[in-house]
Amino acid sequence: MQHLFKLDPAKTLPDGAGERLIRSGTDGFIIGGTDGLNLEATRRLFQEFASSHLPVFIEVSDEAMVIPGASQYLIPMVLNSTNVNWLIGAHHEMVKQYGAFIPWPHVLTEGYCILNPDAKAAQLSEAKTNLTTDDVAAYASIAENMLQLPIFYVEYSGRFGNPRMVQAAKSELTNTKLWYGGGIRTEEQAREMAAIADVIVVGNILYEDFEQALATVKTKR
Ligand code: 1GP
Repeated sequence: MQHLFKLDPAKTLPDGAGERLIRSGTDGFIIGGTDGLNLEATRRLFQEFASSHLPVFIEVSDEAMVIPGASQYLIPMVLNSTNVNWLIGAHHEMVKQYGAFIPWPHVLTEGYCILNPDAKAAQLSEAKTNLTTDDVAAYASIAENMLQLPIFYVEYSGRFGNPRMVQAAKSELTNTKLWYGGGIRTEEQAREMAAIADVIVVGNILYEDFEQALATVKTKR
C-alpha cells in the first residue's frame, strides 16, 4: 500500500467522483475529518466506498466516526500533544464506554506527529509543533520501540511538509510504517514524499482540484 485518499465527511466531492476515485489506482481510502462531523454523513460516505474492492479505513477521532462494518479502524494518538486527552484520555473514555463492542483485530493505532501549527488538528490537540529533526526522530523511535505502533503518521495537514522531518522519522522505523500527509497538490510533491514515506495520504486537494488529486496516484512505484 502506497497511496491513500483521505475523505472528509463534512465536505462534498464533485458528481461522479466516487467511481473515478475507486478506479484511480489508489490503494484505499481513509474516512476522517476534524470538524463538522456527523454520523449520518460518515455512514453515507462509507457506504459509497465500501462496495469497492479497496480498503476503507475509518479514522476514529470523534464519536461521529463510530460506525460499524469497516474493514479497519484507525485510532490516532497524538504523540506530540501537550494535552493528555489526545494522547490517551479520549481513548480511555472510549474503551471504558464501548470496550465490549470494539473489534480489536480490525483496529490499528496511529502515532501522530502533527507539525503544521495552523492545522486544525494541531490546534485542537494543542500539539507542540516547533520541533527539530531530532525531536521527530525521537517520537518515531518511541512509536517503533516503546509503543510498537503499526503506523507513525507525520501530519502537515493543509501544508506541504519538510522532507527532512519525514526522513528523520523514516531513519528510526523498521516495523512501524511511515505515513505522510499534508499539502500534497502536485504529482511532483507526491513523488517527493512517496520516495521517503511508506504511504502518502492525499486529502484537501480532492475538494479543490479534483483532477490534480487524481494525478497524485500516478507516482506509485
Ligand atoms: C490530512 O494528512 C491528511 O489528515 C492529508 O492532508 O488534506 O493537506 O492533503 P491534506
